[in-house]
Amino acid sequence: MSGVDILTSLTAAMASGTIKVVDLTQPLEPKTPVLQLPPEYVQNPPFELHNLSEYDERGPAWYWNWFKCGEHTGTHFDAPIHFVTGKDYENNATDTIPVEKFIGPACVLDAVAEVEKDPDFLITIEFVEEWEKQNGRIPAGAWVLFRSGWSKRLDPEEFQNMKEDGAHTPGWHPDVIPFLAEQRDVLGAGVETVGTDAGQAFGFDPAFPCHVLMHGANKFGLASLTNLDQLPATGAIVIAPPLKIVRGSGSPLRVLALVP
Ligand code: 23J
Ligand code: MN
Repeated sequence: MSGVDILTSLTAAMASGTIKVVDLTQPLEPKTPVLQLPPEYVQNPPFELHNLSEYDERGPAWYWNWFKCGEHTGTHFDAPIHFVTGKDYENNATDTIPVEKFIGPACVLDAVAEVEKDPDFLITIEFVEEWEKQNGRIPAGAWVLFRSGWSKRLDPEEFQNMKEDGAHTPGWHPDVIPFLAEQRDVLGAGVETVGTDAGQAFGFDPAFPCHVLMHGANKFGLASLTNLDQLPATGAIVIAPPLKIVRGSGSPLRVLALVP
């Protein structure tokens, strides 16, 4: 099929509902949860929205705002430059990553049942290999998405799940990141939690393995995703282009999935 035929079929399928567009993005507002790091580090401030004018004397026919937030706020993209392990790659920031890398097939790993039993559940190589027995090998250039059910926790306290010893939220076992990055050559990893690493990952070896090892392999992250329960295990396409912030380490973004 020619490129024209493929895109004509695609637009027709989207118009008829044969292919649906699913929004994987959380609302961005002052109450949007942000990552809490250990107290010795600088913290990410909450999102702020400031009114410029609203059909008033400041601008009689227009409404607009300005906003302030960290690059890693709400549903957001992690670029390789975000971590020291990824800092020396070429084209490792939001403005320079080749745009082809923002679109890829989704492999959705469902561990809702495991996470219900254990909020600290980690996806292991064995878990991925079992998934591949059911669904086929993860193709190169795929987004690997961890469906944990965590986005159903609408109460911010439950979403953060902060205890005296830090947050208790699911994530990736340190061993599975090199497996996904090198053996499977994925685009990156996406999660429903506030950051791509588990809540207890500050104490792993290495600390923050998804950040350290994914970005160390020039791969990406997507955090605070939702609606992963509307995706099939395979067959959807994820579109996740960050803002073109010059030398940005990441950005809030709209993440969409095309779902058959
Ligand atoms: C800064 C430092 C450590 C981490 C993070 C940010 C994130 O999770 C993030 O949003 O990238 S682990
Ligand atoms: Mn981030």
